[in-house]
Amino acid sequence: MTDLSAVKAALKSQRIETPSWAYGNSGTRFKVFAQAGVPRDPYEKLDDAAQVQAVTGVAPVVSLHIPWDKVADYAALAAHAKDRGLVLGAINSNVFQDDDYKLGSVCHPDADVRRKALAHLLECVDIMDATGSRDLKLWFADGTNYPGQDDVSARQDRLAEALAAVCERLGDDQRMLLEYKLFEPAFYTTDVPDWGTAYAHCLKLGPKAQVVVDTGHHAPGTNIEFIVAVLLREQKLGGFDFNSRFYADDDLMVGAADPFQLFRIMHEVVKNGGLAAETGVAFMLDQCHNIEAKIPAIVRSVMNVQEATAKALLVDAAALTAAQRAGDVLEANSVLMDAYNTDVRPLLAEVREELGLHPDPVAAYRASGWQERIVAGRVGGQQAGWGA
Ligand code: LRH
Ligand code: MN
Ligand code: MN
Repeated sequence: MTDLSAVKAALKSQRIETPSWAYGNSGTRFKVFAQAGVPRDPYEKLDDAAQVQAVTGVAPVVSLHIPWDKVADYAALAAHAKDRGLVLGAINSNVFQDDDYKLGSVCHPDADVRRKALAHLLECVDIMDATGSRDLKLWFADGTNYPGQDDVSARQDRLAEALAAVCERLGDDQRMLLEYKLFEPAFYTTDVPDWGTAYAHCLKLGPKAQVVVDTGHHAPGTNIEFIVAVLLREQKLGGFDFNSRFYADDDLMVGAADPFQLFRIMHEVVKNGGLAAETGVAFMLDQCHNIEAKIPAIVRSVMNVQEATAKALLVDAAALTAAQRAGDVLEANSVLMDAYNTDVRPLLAEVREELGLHPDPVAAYRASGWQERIVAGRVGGQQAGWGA
């Protein structure tokens, strides 16, 4: 039997981090369809994030991407967030959009380019000091397109050197989250292509270095929940970049393409204690909303994570363990499927009402009049930078 009040308490205390770039115009590399009313600067992105928080109650953290969110005064930006009941989350570095990075950033064969990339990563830590952010999220577009193009192991050495310098610079309460991605933009080798490579680097770097699992960054058919279980067991799961994919790195709304996979991931998180705030697992979204309305899409994504989490919390752990120990394959599977097949929407509506919120966050957003206000009041919305 599952303790419903414990399930509700866990759902109320979960924190889902939304990405600043999802609020701006962004999307595929073929065409970005501009939407009316999108934020013109990072301050307005936070104003929109505050609306997501207002209707969900579980999304008070916002990740920034530098330089997409470059401002003159990061402490002032953090104060703007605080005034709206928000905090600034992961600082995402960007060493992939400068002409100098054609052959890579921290893995580049030229030491001057490597120095420039490292300087940016260290600047991101300075920004973290000003914003009070805990996490530095590193994703590298580094890799090669052709066999023989560069020395694959020398590139690993260069990567290790840069990561060590970044780790050294981090404060006691700061972490480095290393994100992997199978391919793209590099097509032959990628310098951090998988969790094994990320894990090997993080293991050497020590406890401040953790792995990030972006759900869109694997080969089709990869068992992501297994990776999650292994990383949690090794205390190396720093968090998630949640999104959905059908083909490659599609960045669609999390839980849209495969809600069952999201449930299986959350089951491993819940079962292995990763929901507790002390474990530091960050539930971040990394998405773009190119054809759908952005703020309601982000609200829906938050709800999708909550639904998968609720189902995972409803798994009858005692019955599952009993069936597993008895070797009852069918029963074990049906215990899990019972939880997955539960309609958790009424439970989440109750949770929201207990938090003093409207039971239906998308309806609450639509009724708020915010969309009409921003469409009327903001002219010349900002390109997020991604897919430009
Ligand atoms: C790379 C990635 C990484 C970037 C973000 C915009 O594909 O997932 O996290 O910072 O997209
Ligand atoms: Mn990502
Ligand atoms: Mn990605």
